[in-house]
Amino acid sequence: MKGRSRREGGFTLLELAISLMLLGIVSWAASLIASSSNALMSDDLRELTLDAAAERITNRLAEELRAASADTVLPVVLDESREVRFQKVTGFSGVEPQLGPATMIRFEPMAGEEMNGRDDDGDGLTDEGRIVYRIDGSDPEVLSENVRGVSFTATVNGISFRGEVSLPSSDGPSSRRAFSRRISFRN
Ligand SMILES: [Ca+2]
Ligand SMILES: [Ca+2]
Repeated sequence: MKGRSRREGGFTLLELAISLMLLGIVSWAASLIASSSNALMSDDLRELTLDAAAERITNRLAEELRAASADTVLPVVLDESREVRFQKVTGFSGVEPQLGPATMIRFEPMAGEEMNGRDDDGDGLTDEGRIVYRIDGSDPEVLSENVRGVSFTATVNGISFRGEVSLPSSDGPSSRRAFSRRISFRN
């Protein structure tokens, strides 16, 4: 009876220990995926990391750009541009869209790296950079590092983007994963 009443009261110590162990395994696996610059990764892990990074950045860019108001997108001629600026539709007042603050997504080369087809900083990646996201009045957020060739192009009712995620390899050329998507504005 004593054991039974303890069970009803919540987790037993054994159950708690198993839960903590599972949590530990999940955290460990997540940290492997999150680390993006380990040159000693196995090939399989590197490929998985590239897949995860490409998917993550694609989904994030798509989510941000879908919310943009078409009328606010700059530059006016958005054609293979490294930078796009816009305001998001945050709601409606009647039929009038309410716009959020000026928002920018930009590809910029890493410090010490120039866009010249060479690996200027000697880290095993050529022309690598990062994607920076900034809302007016807030600190910039780095959406991804180790990317290259990121560009934005206007479509009929949306924006298409593409780029590449790359990781250095200890024994040969860097591994790369292209990403691209074409989104339509939600509003
Ligand atoms: Ca480099
Ligand atoms: Ca370069």
